[in-house]
Amino acid sequence: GQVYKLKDYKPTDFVVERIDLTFELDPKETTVVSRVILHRREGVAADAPLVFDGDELTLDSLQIDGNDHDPSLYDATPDSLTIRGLPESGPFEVTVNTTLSPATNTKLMGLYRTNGVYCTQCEAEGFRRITYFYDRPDVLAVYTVTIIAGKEDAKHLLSNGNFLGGGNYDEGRHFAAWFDPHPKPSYLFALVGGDLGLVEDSFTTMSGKEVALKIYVEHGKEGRAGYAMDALKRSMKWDEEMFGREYDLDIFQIVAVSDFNMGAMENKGLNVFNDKYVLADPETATDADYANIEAIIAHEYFHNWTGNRITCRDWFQLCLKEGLTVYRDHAFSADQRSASVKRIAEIRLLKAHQFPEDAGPLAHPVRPESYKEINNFYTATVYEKGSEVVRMIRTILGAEDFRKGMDLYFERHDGDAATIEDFLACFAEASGRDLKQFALWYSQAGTPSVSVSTDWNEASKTFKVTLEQTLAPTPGQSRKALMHIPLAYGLILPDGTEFDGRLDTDDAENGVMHLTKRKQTFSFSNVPGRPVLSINRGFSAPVNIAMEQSSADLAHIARHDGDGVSRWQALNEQAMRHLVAVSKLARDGRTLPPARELADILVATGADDSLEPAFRAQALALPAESDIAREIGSNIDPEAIHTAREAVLSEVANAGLDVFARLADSAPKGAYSPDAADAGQRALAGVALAYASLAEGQPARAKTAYDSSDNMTVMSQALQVLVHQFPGSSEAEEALAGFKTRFADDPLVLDKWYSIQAMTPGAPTRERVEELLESDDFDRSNPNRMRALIGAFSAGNPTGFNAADGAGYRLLAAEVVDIDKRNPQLAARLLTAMRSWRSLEAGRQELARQALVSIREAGELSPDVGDIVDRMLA
Ligand code: HT7
Ligand code: ZN
Repeated sequence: GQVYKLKDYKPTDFVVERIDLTFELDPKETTVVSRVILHRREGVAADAPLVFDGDELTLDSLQIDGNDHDPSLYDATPDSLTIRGLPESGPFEVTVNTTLSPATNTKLMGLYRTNGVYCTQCEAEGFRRITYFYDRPDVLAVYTVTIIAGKEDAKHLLSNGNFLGGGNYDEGRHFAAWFDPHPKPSYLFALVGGDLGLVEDSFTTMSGKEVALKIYVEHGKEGRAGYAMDALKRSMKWDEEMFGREYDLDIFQIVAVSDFNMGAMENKGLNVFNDKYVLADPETATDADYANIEAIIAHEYFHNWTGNRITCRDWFQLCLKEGLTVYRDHAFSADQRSASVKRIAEIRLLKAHQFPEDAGPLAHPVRPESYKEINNFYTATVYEKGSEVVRMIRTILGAEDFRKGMDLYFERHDGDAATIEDFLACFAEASGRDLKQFALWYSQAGTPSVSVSTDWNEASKTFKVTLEQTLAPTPGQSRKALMHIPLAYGLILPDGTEFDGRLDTDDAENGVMHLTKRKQTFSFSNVPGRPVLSINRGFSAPVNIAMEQSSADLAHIARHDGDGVSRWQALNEQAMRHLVAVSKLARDGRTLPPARELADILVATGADDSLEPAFRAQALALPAESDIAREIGSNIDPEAIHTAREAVLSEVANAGLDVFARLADSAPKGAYSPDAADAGQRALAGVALAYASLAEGQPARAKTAYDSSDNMTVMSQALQVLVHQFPGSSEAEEALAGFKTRFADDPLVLDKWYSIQAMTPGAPTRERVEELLESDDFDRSNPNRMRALIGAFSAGNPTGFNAADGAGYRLLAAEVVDIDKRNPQLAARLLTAMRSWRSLEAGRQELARQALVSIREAGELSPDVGDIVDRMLA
């Protein structure tokens, strides 16, 4: 396949001015007429042909300025349309006629049918599956769209922009026309046709304009769209207040569909969502679901400015819109909820998903320099690390200059298809800083390591901190340049207060050390007593810190640091150290030492009612098995890690049974509210229920919690305890059967039923997963269902998936090959669960390799799966 390179960027030969699309919707024979007005770009040769992109298309006919074009002057293949004999100058109109079959489009890219609804997904390259066009983000055009469909078949006919008009068309059919005045790239085009339930509201913008808000859902689910609507209004207000960004159309629409490859899509004025991220009520959605809905509604809305008004020049710049928009949705959620608890969750997620990606065969820069399949670059690196890079810009510039830089970016690039260089130039200009070295964060892959050593001189009362950076080679980048790493810090004095003296050197400011050289020493004088260094506070830089710090010092930070995130970091570090040490002993079959000190700190933190419940829940949640594996790094034995972690869990549980028994019953009583305070209490009660059940060694407590639960958060917490801690018990089986019957008609809730089972630790789970896959009511075509079962098993069950006989790997390989025939994007994404296979111990590594080779040799693979498997085996 072709390799696309950042350095090869070249604008198109023709400039598109407008596009008018007419769709006649039919499940198997939708016709599309596309009229495009273009002109030859200045300086382009008079005989240069117009080359449009296509993907699995057939051309019905082609007209230029209304006349059938001479067939000898064009060539149409499924993936391109080349037209010659076009005017040398002045605008002309190209009319392209194609016919599509949405009902048989299983890739869920382009125009497809889901649950009887016509819907489109065009990012990144789906528009070329609808009509031949310049399907690239730097071609911006004004769109007019007319949709014709049977009134019964598709009552609602929606597209981007403002509603122009509609009415009867012919016998039994009607039409609707939409006009979007904002020039946009084709990936933001959207169309929806279907008979849907509608929830309406409105928002008055800061300049007094009224915007109609509409959320379309499956009939009967209208009652579950209220939280999404509320989140949308809060997002609109927040973007006005925090970034001065106002909405720019008469209407903002969201459609929830049940078959979707990702979370949601920010099409201009017509967002399409995976219904998992719209629908919620207390009976069917957990607190985590509510938080995700809030974050994703905000994310897609914020794209209106960061992505839509200012888009990307090419797909290499994907982080320009995604990293920045994730940064914005994080800031929003932090404002709506507890900022420190939100940050802890972000750090956990980054380390769980992005750090392993950066340390393995799929590592790539935040702005990649080449790709074979762009769909494989919607990654944790582009999104989450991309957001961290924006966060570092804010840390370096400070809040005021960061906002100035953002204002300049919006002002200067509104209407542009921009680059990372454009973005950085705004911050450099607004702050007067040189960001050249900082820009390496966009081009160098891998997680930097910073080793930290300290030196306390009692006699002179001076404290020195020496930092040294390294960055290991990653695929295609053997040599790395030195990075600019902003490390927030604090010095905690023996009495628990913070040292407020300044650094002697001037390469630090506002509590941040700027590490720009290989090795730097920062010194503090007049420090009253030996301080404890709290470094990379709030995770100011996405790096690994290597520091010899005694557990007494970590405990000192955990007790006294004024910053909640730092306190959690210290606790987590302490837990991680112990878990790593114990896992290594378990691997060698040695006796495991007690975890008394750790258990005492965790129990004390859990019991401390002066702390936020959500924080206590985070503190009590030990690093996951996959986190411990990442920390160990090589020669991983997932069984040993599991054994070690279980031993520590038991010790904590036994040490704090009284506390956990009290907390397990502390979920708020009365009417359910998804707000952060109540959710935090439920999170704490849920962790406590798991510990208490572990200490008691019997399922009665969880079964009572399950039977008396009146919301999905508590119910699913209790079900998980029953199934994971007491697999096969009558209590677990009874609860599973009851859950399945009760939610039989609710796919999103059933997904939880599948995931909980798939994540049951231990090798026997693989057989259970196979049984579930083969059951009659299992829908292999639904991405949410496949992620719930196969995704949860392979990415969320280390001992089940990595069973020593390799059966887990073979199961995933077989499913990936099968799914690939229908939905390559989904198959490729599921396969990334194997990205850390080289860190496994030799036996499992070999079995994993064989499974990957079996995929490669399975016959015709999609470019999506082919690319992932090749890079993983390289
Ligand atoms: N910009 C969107 C990313 C996306 C996508 C969404 C649905 C299906 C396929 C997709 N490919 C890329 C989602 C976002 O980041 O907001
Ligand atoms: Zn996005």
